[in-house]
Amino acid sequence: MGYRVAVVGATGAVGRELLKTLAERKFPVDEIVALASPRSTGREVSFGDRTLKVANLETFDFSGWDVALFSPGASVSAVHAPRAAKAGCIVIDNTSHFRMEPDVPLVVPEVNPQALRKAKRGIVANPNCSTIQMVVALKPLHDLFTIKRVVVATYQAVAGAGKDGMDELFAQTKGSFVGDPPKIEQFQKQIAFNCIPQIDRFMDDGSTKEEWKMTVETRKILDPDIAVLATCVRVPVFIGHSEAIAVEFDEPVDLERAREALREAEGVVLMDQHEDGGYVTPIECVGEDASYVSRLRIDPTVPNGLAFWCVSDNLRKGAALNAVQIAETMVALGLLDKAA
Ligand code: 11C
Repeated sequence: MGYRVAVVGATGAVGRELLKTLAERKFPVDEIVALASPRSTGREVSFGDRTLKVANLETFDFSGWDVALFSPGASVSAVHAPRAAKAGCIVIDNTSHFRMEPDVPLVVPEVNPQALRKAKRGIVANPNCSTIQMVVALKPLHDLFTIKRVVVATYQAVAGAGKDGMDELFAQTKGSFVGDPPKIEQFQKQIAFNCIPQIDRFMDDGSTKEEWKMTVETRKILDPDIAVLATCVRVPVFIGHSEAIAVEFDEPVDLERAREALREAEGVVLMDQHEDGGYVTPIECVGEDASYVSRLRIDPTVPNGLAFWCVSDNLRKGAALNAVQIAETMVALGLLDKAA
């Protein structure tokens, strides 16, 4: 049996990746519709070897549709996700709008699939990309030694800011070779040949909203008792977020057991050779599904510490793939069937 599936925000970077991922993974689709704002109505997007004409989200009736994968921007989801859910269509929302609402599950299927049973409002939230890749890697370690505290520094690709962010890095880089002054629109400072320690707006305590998201989302998904300190930095990489993660545990750490658990964990690939180039870099993870862990070592500066490097394709596991995996898990649990 197949499902009637809507993809909302279908013309954006994540929307296109959603369509590609649904087709690649052969999600059981009976009918599919691509939706976007009125200004994109009529544009064409690909779904496998088919071409879909984009329909207008604002006038679309979700009655009779089984599941909608949303990635249109938080303010659009705020209006249209509840409207879709009210019409009986399960919403998997990639924006930040509903993530911290107590009655909306925030799900990474390798970590907390059981939370999907609590989607009473008909909305499931997909976490922030930088959180997803980190919790996939933390989960097997938390199961072994119980995490107390995480300190993470991120190196985030411009794709996190959408197509406009990627275009700005490209234009500034190209411009530097032909003498054009950098045009700064999407980021706070020049991104080409630079690093910017600000992603999203500042909070009252001096952290940024991206850093706050990594803290509160990790606690909601993995364990509310874990303390998280994040420093999020935008770097001139097109796709693929990197993270340097230091973890402090309640119990003594055994490096070999940690390695074994990461090797066996779903969604994690351990690629860790202690030699030149024996680690994964963001350019190598583009188009790949896993959260890659490298540079695993004991942190001798705290009692039970471990440090590692983690990279993942932020458009894929960080967004579209995780959303499609949520839909697949809901199918497996019978939660997309009307009688469920
Ligand atoms: C970035 N992580 O790299 C952000 C993009 O809450 O879904 C995703 C924002 C979000 O800019």
